[in-house]
Amino acid sequence: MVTYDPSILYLNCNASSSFSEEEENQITESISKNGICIIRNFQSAESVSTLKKEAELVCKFGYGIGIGNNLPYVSGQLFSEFRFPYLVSEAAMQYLMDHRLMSTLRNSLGDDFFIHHSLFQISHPRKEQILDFHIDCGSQKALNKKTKFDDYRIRSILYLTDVTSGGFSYIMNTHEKALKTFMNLPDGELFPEDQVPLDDPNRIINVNEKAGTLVLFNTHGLHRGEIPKETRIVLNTWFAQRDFKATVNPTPFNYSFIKPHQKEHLHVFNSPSHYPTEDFINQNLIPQSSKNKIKSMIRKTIGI
Ligand SMILES: O=C(O)CCC(=O)C(=O)O
Ligand SMILES: [Fe+2]
Repeated sequence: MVTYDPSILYLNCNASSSFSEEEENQITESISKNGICIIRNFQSAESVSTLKKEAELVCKFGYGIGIGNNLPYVSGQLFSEFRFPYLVSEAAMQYLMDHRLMSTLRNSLGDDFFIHHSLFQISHPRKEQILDFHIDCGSQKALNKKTKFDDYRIRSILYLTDVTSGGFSYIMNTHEKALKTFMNLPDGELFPEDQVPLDDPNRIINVNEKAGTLVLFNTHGLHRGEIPKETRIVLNTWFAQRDFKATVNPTPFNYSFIKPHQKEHLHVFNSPSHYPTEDFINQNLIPQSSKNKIKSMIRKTIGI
């Protein structure tokens, strides 16, 4: 029999106080049992407002002024995204380095976890479902092609707008079975619709919650984003364990945003050695004209 426990799914917290031991245990237990935990009021209204403003700016204009000196945004009909949140936003860094988030992640991922991907994301209102229930096993497609990775990962979504439609949906406690099903499929095949357990409505949650809410989930659980009727803005960060098998590029960050007492958390920016920065730069992933600029930017940020 499949078990899940909705009673530990939501935590209402006070954005300015530490978690009690009981609260920390609840989050860890919910991630392990349900595959997900939703923490309401994780981020203060002031921080959310700064993050939202910054996200809107960089998703629209990128960051930096001048030709060849601009960190790009990616914009389409469905999304606008900016992939360097920790390089440009002190508020993002303060959210990330908060000991509540760090110790919560440590409880689920172990001591040596790292960020393999992060972005500010704006979802534009739309009319159709673009992606049905699925699990996330891929990594950067440009670096890893279609390869699937079964490594355990936690994704965090911090809501920066009140979400009343188009919230994140998750089917509780599907992370073990769905992973097996998906890994056995040929590369490129979508998760089979008839294997999505839709029979028990209490097992499916739709996270329509206020700005400041933090969603933490095991990426192997079945999930999808619903159709947003209004603009939805989030800060997304993916965390993996050090032995993560996929090839990852470095997550650039701004050292000056880190307070002395937060330096112990800097390991989250250390990409595993199997894709050194220099290799990344020397691949043909980046046009020759941008290579030197990017090299010096990365050197400045990570001090190599
Ligand atoms: O942002 C969301 O609500 C979910 C999107 C999703 O599943 C994905 O990006 O893999
Ligand atoms: Fe996904």
